[in-house]
Amino acid sequence: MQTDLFGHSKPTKRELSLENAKEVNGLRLYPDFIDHKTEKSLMEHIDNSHWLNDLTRRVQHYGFKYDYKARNIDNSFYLGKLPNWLNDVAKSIYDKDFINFIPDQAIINEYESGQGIAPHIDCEPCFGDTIISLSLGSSCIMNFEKEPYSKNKTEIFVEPRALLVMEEESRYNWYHGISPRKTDKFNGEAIKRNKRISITFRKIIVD
Ligand SMILES: O=C(O)CCC(=O)C(=O)O
Repeated sequence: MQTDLFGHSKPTKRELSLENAKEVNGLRLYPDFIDHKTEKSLMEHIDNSHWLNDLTRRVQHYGFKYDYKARNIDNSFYLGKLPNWLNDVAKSIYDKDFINFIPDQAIINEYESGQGIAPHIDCEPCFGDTIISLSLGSSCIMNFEKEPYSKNKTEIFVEPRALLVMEEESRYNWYHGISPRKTDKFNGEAIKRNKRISITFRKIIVD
């Protein structure tokens, strides 16, 4: 809780976000999953790696390439094991018992301030039951909604270094997306968005 100028107490952005997350079955939010040093090191690895310009935002694919149009993956999409710097993060999520498998695929998204991602449900035949997103560099609001672009959104304020785990209904029945805007409004505050990088870890399902 925090106290405003008039002496009224209100939740912090983090507290509100954790409260909102309870509305979405199967969604878990872990603020400060990594420390600043790890965040910096991951961003350096990412900066020094090859970007793809498949979409309006830059992306990097590891483990398996994902074809956004075909929404399908087979063994011919295999790129090799996750590099150590990504596998270490994947393993630390597993070691903390936050997930019960070690992810074999990661997609890195770069969002310039003002960029977002349309509401979507991750490909069902391609990826397993758990989708994990690690945020670096900037906050954003991730919207969860039962119908895309609906008025009823559950807003999760995702801080840099936070981990989101989507399972059950949050994975299969809720759309998640990020509105394209430069400033978010949350808990009565305006928060500027800077460049945000996310790492989405998944388990690939191949026939
Ligand atoms: O940026 C994020 O945290 C989410 C990315 C995402 O939803 C996706 O790559 O499908």
